[in-house]
Amino acid sequence: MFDKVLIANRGEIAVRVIRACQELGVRTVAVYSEADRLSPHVILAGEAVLIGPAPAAESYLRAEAIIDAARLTGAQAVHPGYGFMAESPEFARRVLEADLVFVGPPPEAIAEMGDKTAARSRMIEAGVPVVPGSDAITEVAEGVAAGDRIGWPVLLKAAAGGGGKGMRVIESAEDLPRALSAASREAGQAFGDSRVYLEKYLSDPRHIEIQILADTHGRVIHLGERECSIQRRHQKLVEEAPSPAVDADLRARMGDVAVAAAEAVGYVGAGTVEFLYQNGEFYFLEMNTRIQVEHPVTEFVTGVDLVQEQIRIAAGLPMSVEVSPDWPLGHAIECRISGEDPFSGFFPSSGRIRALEVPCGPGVRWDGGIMEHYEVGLHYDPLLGKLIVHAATRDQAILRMRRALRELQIEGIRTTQPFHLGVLDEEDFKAGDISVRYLDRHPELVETGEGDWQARAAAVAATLLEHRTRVSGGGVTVTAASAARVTGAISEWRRRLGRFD
Ligand code: MV4
Repeated sequence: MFDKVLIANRGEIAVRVIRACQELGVRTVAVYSEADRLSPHVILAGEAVLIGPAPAAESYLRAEAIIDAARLTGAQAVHPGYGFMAESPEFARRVLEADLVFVGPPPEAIAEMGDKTAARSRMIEAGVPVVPGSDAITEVAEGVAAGDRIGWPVLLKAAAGGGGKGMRVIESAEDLPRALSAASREAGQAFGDSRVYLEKYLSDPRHIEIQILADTHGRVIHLGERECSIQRRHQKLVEEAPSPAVDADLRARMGDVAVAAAEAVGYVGAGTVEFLYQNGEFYFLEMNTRIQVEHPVTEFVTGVDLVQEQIRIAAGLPMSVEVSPDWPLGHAIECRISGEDPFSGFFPSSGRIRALEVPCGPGVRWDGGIMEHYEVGLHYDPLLGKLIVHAATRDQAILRMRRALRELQIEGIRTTQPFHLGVLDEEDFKAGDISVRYLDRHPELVETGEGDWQARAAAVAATLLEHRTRVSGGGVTVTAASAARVTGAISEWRRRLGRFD
């Protein structure tokens, strides 16, 4: 095992990796920007190295500064987390060239999966079902021929894209010429690679992904699926395991395909194979060559610590996982809590965290990257933390999540917490009737609407009243300090209510 690992990230995922290292007896090095001097990952790590000013391009994206920090502190490996440089084959290569271990797959596997047309052909070779589509298209005539073959409407995607960036639906052949030139120009600007390709457009799919682990001893396993359909503009909001749409037979088939996909590119480490699922058929979409935000739901339903396994595998050890026929164990749900106002188009919210109360109790996990007094700025991804619950059944997990969300208190900025309470109360969600178009079908969950402010105000007032009754009644002694805090919380809720006036 390593003696010391450097975590090339910030926020909740840096905290998550530090925790895994500590449980493995591995020392940790954090890197941080000037904006993150007072942040949990810096406080929890054994050592911390300042790598630059707040903008990510001058800190968390500076490969050289990060590799220097590893040399300076004697770290033997670099864990990239997700985002930033986690899926940069160049960064992985530079880490290896500095005689450090990259906690992740070989750069060649990252590169191959990063090129969506290369990944598609490699998957077809490996017998993995892909959405009917084309190779890279340059001429309108090629595109029209491909569209006629696969059937309209088609989706135009960037070869270097992924995550939905630069996608365009094309209804028929006559819309192709304009779309093709606009899409390739945009792709060139966004990714420095103007290649685009076509896929048959699936009108209402679910996004279901399979977690895999591969070690350097030739073992490749899958850990079942996550349902990730509830998202907005390609940002996931709620994830769960298992998927309400997947039974044991489908899980086994998707799992085998995901393992074949990983084997086809010589994968090592933790990875995720994404599928679209519609009308009983599933299709490979892309592979994420990193640990993902939503990994904890899989950890809950398998009992496997995916981050510890990543580190073990990177150290050349065999993975320590026993695959179980009892998987998935119960049901897990994750809500992403971000510093955005869900009722104003998810507008980013910044400010100081004035108070933070984290839920606990049976089956509840908080993976957070904030603390009281932390100043949430606008330099980084707005994710503040993730609330994850585990229970025996999906219905019980929903009730548990609702309970935990009510316990969570983040004061000082607006968060997506109230949005999640809305989803958990919504009938289609409760029935498991979801797809990637869920929020299009439920705009009420993200609307400010003049009409509903009274309802929301009434709900908050009821909560406050209940709180007051409990504090003053039942023979409970109220200290001056706690009374002051309650009053503070109430005025904070009032301040928030102000936005509906
Ligand atoms: C699709 C699709 C329908 N048909 N491909 C969006 C993210 C990127 N990874 C691929 N995406 C999609 N690809 C075909 N052929 C619909 C989506 C899609 C989507 C996929 C996963 C999660 C959320 C989504 C939201 C809108 C569209």
